[in-house]
Amino acid sequence: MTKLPRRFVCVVTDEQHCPVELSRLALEGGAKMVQLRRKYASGSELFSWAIRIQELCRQHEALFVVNDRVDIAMAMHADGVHLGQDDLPAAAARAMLGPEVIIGVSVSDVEESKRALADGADYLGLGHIFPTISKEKTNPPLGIPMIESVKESVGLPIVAIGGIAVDNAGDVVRAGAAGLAVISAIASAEDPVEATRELVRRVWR
Ligand code: TZP
Ligand code: MG
Repeated sequence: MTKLPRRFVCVVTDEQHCPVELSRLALEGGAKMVQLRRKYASGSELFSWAIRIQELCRQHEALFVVNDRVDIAMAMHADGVHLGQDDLPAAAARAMLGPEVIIGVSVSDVEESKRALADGADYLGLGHIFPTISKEKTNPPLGIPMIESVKESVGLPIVAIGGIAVDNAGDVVRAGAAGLAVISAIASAEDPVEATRELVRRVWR
């Protein structure tokens, strides 16, 4: 399998900014994974962004992951795909993509995490950890203790998501997360490069 960094910041593209530009800034700040996530974009739009983002990721030795769309990930030879509970099951994606491609699965508890492991996932996207403005949520935030519970029960790298920012990043990593997946703390920052740099510092501190 393509290797995940031991610790890393993953920028997830938002709905407002140009995903290529956002990726460029976050990579300059030290993000080691970009997840292309645009819920309302067409396949052709996603594909043309993906080509440019993948090139930027190569230049920065960062991983390029596509949200939801196994077809785009395959067409691009992307490093990975990120799947939610309502997307194609990880086991089916694995059968299509082969052993090398990274598969991340969104989970919100230990049971989903165990299932993701059994299905062949390579990392768990655990969230939302804190309140978030970037995604409609009806369930309450999981909080830090869920990171510890999943870490204890399932031996897959945890990429925490949801409301992660400089002031809570250290706690998230200390609780056991390998990665921090971030939208607004980078995309809505006045200086996205510096915001990413600061998150990267917290990941390693
Ligand atoms: N999945 C769970 S929370 C979330 C996604 C895509 C949004 C994270 O955005 P932010 O702005 O970093 O809270
Ligand atoms: Mg999805």
